[in-house]
Amino acid sequence: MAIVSPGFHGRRRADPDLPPGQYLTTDFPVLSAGPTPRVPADRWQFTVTTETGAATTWTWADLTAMPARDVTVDIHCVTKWSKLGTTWRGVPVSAFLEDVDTAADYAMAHSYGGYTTNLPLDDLLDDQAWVAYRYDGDDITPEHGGPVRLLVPHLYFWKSAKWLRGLTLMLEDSPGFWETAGYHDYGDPWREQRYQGD
Ligand SMILES: Nc1nc2c(c(=O)[nH]1)N[C@H]1C(S)=C(S)[C@@H](COP(=O)(O)O)O[C@H]1N2
Ligand SMILES: [Mo]
Repeated sequence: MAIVSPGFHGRRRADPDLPPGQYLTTDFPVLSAGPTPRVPADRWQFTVTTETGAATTWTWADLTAMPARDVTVDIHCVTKWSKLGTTWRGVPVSAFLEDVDTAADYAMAHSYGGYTTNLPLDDLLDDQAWVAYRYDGDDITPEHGGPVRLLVPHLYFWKSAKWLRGLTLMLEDSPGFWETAGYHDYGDPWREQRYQGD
C-alpha cells in the first residue's frame, strides 16, 4: 500500500522572497576568490575615478562622517544560497557621485586584493547600493569584506565587492573578475542571470 502524505504531495509552494533556483540559509557563508586582505580602517581609502581620469578620494573618517542608512536586505549568491533580512549600515553610493562630472553608463568596482566587478551606473544610484561598513550591528569582519564592502543586494552577491577600494566610471561596459570567467554582466537573481547568455 502506498502512503502519500498530503504535505509532500505535488510541488511545494515557492518562498516568494526566494529567486528561482535558490535555497535559504541562516548562516553566513564566506566566498572569496583569494586570500583575505587585511586593511586597517585608518588606512582604508576609497577613490572614484571618472572616464577622464579625474579622481576623488575618501578616507574612513570621511566615510563615517557622512549620513548613513541602516538597511535590511536579502542577499543571493550565485552558488544558490540566499540569506533573508540581513542588516547593514552604509552610505548610499549616490553620495559619492553627487559632485562627480561624468557621462559614464557603467562602473567597475575595485577591491583591495585585485578583485573587480562591473555594474551599470544606474544600479548604483538611489536606494539600491551602499558603501557598507557595519553588518548585524558590528564592524564588518575581514572575511566578509571589512572594513568596507559594496552592497548591491538586487544583483547576485558577487557584485557586492568586498574590501572595496574604488569605483572606476566607464563609457562602455567591461567584464570584471567573475564576468571574464563566464558569469553574467548584469546578474539579476530574479531572472536567473547566472552566466553569460542567460
Ligand atoms: N573582493 C572580493 N569581493 C567579493 C568576492 C571576492 O572573492 N573578492 N566574492 C563575491 C562573491 S562570489 C560573493 S557570493 C560574496 C560573498 O560575500 P561573503 O563572503 O561576505 O558571503 O562576495 C563577493 N564579493
Ligand atoms: Mo557568490
